[in-house]
Amino acid sequence: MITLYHCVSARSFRVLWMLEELGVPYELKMLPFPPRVLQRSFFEANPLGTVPLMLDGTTRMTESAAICQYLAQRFAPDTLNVGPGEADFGAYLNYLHFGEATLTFPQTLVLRYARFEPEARRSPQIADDYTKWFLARLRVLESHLAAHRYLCAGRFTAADVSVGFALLSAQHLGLHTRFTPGIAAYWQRLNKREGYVRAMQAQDVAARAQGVSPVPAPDTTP
Ligand SMILES: N[C@@H](CCC(=O)N[C@@H](CS)C(=O)NCC(=O)O)C(=O)O
Repeated sequence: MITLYHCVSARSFRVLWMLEELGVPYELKMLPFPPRVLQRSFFEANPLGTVPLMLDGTTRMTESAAICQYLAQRFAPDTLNVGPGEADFGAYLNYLHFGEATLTFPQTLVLRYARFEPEARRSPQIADDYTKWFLARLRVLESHLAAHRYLCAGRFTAADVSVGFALLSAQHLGLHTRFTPGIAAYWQRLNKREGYVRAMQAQDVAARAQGVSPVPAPDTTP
């Protein structure tokens, strides 16, 4: 069975959301955020100290977008995945990785320099610069999403999970109020999906059952 190490609403939520969309059985191991400080034994499982960590037999993965790609190809090759024989194969891979590398990276800097660093090391300038960076890069999706329900292939895919997580993270930062209309409507479509709602519930239930705070990681002060 697949094992997922997860902190509430951290990047590992991408993987949890995928698992719920797929209906694949999994074991969810909740960690307090950040595990590097609050659960140092996790370094034995993942020397990076980061989530996600996903174990599937002898397969061990720590990159959320790559895990989404792996799960889609393995368990839903014709639905959540986009195959090399489809016209949108390249667009799919590009959006899948755009969600992490281009949209989530700048938000990490905003979180760090607006919230996580001790007061003396915070930097409103860095937070402001990377907020603008994020919103400018997000805006490139507006015209496409105003005309299409999903990012590519005319259906919901793992690329939507990857970008959707970046929108969830933006919501935690209060940036959703600055989404353009097409993106705001897309975000509403995504967060009403049954798979998304089930993933939200699953992390809450598991956190409480395992004695971990159910407060989302982006709202936590380490
Ligand atoms: N590129 C990796 C980044 C993983 C990552 O940095 N995860 C964050 C949670 S959102 C983490 O575990 N942070 C804890 C720390 O840095 O100590 C991915 O997409 O999975």
